[in-house]
Amino acid sequence: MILLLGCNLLTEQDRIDRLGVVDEPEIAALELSGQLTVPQSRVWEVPDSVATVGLVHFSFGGTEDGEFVTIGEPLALGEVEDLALGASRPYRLDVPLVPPDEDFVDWDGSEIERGATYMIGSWFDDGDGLPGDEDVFVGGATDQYLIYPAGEFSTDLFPDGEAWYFVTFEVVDGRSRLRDVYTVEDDFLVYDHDANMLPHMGGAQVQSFIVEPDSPDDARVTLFDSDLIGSVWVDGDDPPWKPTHGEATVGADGRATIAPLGRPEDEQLRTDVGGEDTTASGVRAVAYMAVAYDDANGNGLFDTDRGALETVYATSYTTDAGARLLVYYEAIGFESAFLVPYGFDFGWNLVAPDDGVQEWGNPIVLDDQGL
Ligand SMILES: [Ca+2]
Ligand SMILES: [Ca+2]
Repeated sequence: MILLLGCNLLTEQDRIDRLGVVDEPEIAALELSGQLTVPQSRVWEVPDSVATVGLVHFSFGGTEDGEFVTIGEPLALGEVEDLALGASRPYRLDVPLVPPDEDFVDWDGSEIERGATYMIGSWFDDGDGLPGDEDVFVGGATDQYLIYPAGEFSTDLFPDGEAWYFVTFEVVDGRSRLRDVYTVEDDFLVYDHDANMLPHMGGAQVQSFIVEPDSPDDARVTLFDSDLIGSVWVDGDDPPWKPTHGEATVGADGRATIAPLGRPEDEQLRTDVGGEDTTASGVRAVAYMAVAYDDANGNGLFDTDRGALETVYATSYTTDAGARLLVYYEAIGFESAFLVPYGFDFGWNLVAPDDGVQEWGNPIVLDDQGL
């Protein structure tokens, strides 16, 4: 800064006289600008109307256990203000002309030896300026990202040499493949993204259940943490968290409706779900089965005192009607944004354990098969 101030004391003619040249104005950074759009289908329970926007460093790696993504520190940070459901809001960031050395990762691919890669992402920050598991994640664009190639690389793919490029991807038959590579134009870059990491409610906002066979009078329906069935309570201890979500009474027509489903309580969302650790995927979750039960003590709740359940008549976790789980996913890291192009979504999902994510729409059938 002192050096720059010193230069400013010279007139332009002084500079020409002394140096014999007229410098082009120096470009210190690329200007990256874009829009963050909050789709109407997203739930809007957020802590603020101002989100942090960052160009987030990431790298791909692989082990015997499969591919994984490592999220680094943002290369550039900014803000997007006045967020609202259904609205698009602008942001802009200054991106260094060349990434720092520590962001380059050795790749073993044939088309590129080394590279630095970044995605645009937004989140409500807890004050440390970094995306982390205490933040509320808003959106991340992982079907396109910025790359700066280095070392040996294909000039067919990257014709301008070491420079910023945009790469876009598409998923075909469950596999991601490169679609296009664009040279970043001069000193300006547009990179939009959606609030695709906020919860999506879909058909789960109002969820109906059909209980088969005929249920007794005043039977109730609730969602029950499927990880707890037949395991945690062997020793008779109650779990440290409330294992149910939502309650409804079954009517004479055998139907019950829970509305709205709402967000599960914090302690229900965990990183050990279905026997898997979801930390590396950047997500926490809870998987519920729906149960119809006899509310024997008439308190309107599925009582689980000291491991003894009230009698269950029917569940959604059966084989005859097609097993169904209601799974709620929440982001704890941008790793999870890389699942979105494959059809993954945050918030409520209807999952068939054997067939993956299902369309919402029809009531979920509970039957007594397998009980
Ligand atoms: Ca943070
Ligand atoms: Ca009860």
